[in-house]
Amino acid sequence: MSSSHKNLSNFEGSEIPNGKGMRIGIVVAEWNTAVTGALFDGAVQTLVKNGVSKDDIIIIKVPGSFELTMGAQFMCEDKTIDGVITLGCVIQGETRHFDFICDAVAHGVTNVSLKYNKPVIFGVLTPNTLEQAQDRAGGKHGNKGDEAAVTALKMIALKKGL
Ligand code: DLZ
Repeated sequence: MSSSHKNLSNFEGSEIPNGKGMRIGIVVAEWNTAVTGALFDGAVQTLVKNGVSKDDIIIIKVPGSFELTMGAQFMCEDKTIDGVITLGCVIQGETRHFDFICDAVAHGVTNVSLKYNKPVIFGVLTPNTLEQAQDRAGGKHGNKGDEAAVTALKMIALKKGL
């Protein structure tokens, strides 16, 4: 479903696992920092609200979304980390840069996730405009950071339960 019809922070009817004892990495891109900062705040709040200790949230910043893959790989090398959330915002411009960055990070985080057998969550906004980004970073469509945090909790719990 397109996120224009969905509030990304609405989890009614969805059971969110308790994150007590989980260690979760967050990699956040500095490009469009007002947006990625809001995604980050949402992700941290959601993790803490659902039982993750602040001490168990490990944070690194990378320059842009293209570098999220490498940041996620650094995190996954740490055996104590159960899963990683990547947060970025790539806004459609007039060049094909947008496509290259979005494709690279989507494939990159998937590959890292499979290589390390750990959830690496794609919390990257790919809007046409800054306004659309703000709508999804604590605005009228909720916060993709919340959604990414809930996805991390669910995937880590799924793996631990197997
Ligand atoms: C270069 C670039 C451009 C044009 N746009 C964005 C963007 O909208 N969002 C983002 O996160 N990063 C952008 N970058 C930076 C690249 O992700 C990367 O940091 C550089 O190409 C250096 O590898």
